[in-house]
Amino acid sequence: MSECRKNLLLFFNRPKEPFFLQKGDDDTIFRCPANFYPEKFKGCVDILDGFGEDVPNERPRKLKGNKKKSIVDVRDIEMPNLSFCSQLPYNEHFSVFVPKHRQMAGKLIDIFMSMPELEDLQALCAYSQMRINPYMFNYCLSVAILNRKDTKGLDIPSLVETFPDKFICPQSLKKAREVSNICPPDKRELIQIPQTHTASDAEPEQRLAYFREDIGVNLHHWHWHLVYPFEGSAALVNKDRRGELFYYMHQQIIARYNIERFCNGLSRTRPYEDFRKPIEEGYFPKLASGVASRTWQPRFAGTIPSDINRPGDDIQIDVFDMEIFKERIQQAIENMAVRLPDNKLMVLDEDTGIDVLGNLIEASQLSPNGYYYGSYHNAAHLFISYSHDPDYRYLEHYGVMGEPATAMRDPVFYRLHAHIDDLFRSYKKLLPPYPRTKLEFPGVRISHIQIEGKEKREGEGAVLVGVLNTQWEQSVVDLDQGLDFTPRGRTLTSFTHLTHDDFHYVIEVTNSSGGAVRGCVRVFLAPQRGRRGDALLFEEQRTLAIELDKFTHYIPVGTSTIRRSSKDSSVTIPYERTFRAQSARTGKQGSIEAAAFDFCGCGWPHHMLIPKGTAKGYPMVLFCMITNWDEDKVDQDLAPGTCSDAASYCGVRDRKYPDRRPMGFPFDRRSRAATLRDFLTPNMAVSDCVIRFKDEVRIHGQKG
Ligand code: CUO
Repeated sequence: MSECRKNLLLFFNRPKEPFFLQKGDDDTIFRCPANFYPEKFKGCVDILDGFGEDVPNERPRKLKGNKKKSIVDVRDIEMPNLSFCSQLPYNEHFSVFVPKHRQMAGKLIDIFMSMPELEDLQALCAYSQMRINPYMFNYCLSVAILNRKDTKGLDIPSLVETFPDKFICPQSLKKAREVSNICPPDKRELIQIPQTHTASDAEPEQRLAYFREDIGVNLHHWHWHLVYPFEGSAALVNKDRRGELFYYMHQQIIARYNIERFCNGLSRTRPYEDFRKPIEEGYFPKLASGVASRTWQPRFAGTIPSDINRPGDDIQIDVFDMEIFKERIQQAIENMAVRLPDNKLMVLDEDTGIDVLGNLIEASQLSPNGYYYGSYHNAAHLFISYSHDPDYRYLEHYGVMGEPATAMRDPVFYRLHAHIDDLFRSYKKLLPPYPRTKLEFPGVRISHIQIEGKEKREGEGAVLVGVLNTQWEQSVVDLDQGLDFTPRGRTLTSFTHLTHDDFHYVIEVTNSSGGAVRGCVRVFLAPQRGRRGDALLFEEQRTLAIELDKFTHYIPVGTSTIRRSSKDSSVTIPYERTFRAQSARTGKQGSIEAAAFDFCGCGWPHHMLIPKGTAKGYPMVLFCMITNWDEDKVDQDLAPGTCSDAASYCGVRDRKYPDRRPMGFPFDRRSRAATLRDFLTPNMAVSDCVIRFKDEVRIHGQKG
């Protein structure tokens, strides 16, 4: 693989340190034409004398194994006009939810994408790195790397490593800076990040902080929006079923969140849909931006959003506008047809209606009529995130709801998305229930399913049936890449998150169809009861079903048993991809070996696959269904390294969504069944199980 490809990743390293300081483990220095160096550094650096061993401002450090610094000669190219980027100052926040920001980002991504060769892209990065807002630079380069053909297999570092300030409290980051300034890497103490620090127990919503503020959960959401930008060139935005995936991925987040709420004695999150009403929940993020050098503003309980008028950000939206847009969306759903710019109607059909609605409500540039329906969901994020300073009188930027990397921390995120989900659900309710012929798989019958784990308390090897064990775990992340202007070397921080013991699904299936078949196995988990212990009717239970896995399996004639490990889930990415530093990757980048590790970072974090449960054991029901893969499959090649292992929530890079059925099938539509058991056809089965939570902390990697 060319060095140039690899060097692109160095622009994620210490994002605020200039390109002419050492980057990465090899202390790479970019030697550039004189005009690349920003004016303000010209007096500090001997640029015309050639870089290398005598860079005056270089901070000496010993390289492992007496390695030599690598000097990269950067190509001199004619620079495109980047003056539009100066509309966003260097030390400001950047968000794709802000129209002005995303228009700038769209242009910049196009420029990154249009660089003919990697050497040109490298030159552009070197030239622009200190001239463009670091958050926007990082976002645009990430999107370009994910989408350029010549950067395939090159995976971007996790945002928590590059910009830890978006995930970790300033006190912990201050400590990290202190230890890295004072101690050599091998003497640096492990910095403990407090688990819950945003509110006291007096605030009931704090019971869910472990979910909302989980680093992996927020990384997933950031990465999803990176993979599915809503503005840019057609090739970047127009991905297979992206509108439907917007609906489904967020629907699953809300279902997961509601189950977590039940486990913590809270009721379902209430949709926030009337922007004239106060938001009862406050949120005090306790984060500080390393780039903007200021804290993220809190939102006090009872805040009422108001008309936004921020000329500097080019944002002017009234609550009334939002009401009009909502009404038009509801009208479109009721009529099952969308009004196009030429006033003709576009029918929302059974196959593509949800995809059209997803793009229209979000809204992406694929919306069939953005002028008429607005950018409802994106604008709703802005309404809430600017509610503390809607007219910029206090010169404050948006709150955490303003960015995909931070939005999920705030309880109101779930209330807003519960409302968005209600809009989608009102459309799905108008679709006819699936007839049995669409649900059955003739000749295939599931006779039994169960969850099997290991009972640790009774000694290794004892099988535990129907119990999912959860507890806390402590993991470590290296902040070296993101601690700009401090001495280099590992700076480890440890944080605590929910996790579960590994388990297997065991599915006994009989095939009497007369020949072997390939089945698509769909596995969901749903609560049995509501918060007050009342048995859930199917209509409610189906909206709370969370997908755990979907895989294909060869089913021979006769009776056979399928065993599937929880670790192979199609909704999650492994722990290592969520947290492990790129420097720990094995194999050469681009090789098959490395592909197995590659940070295809979109995917629900594996440690959050199973909800928390309760000490007594929270009752759930496991659901399994086998459908005919010949009817479901999409003909395409899924070679290793195509980032397909979290396909259920993220799709597959550069491919179609790998399942023809509607996302969330078979629970995406209403049914005449009163209970889940009434809904079952022979190719489905359920079994009761419990989630048992142990309030103890184990260290990641140690056997629990
Ligand atoms: Cu992912 Cu509202 O879309 O946050």
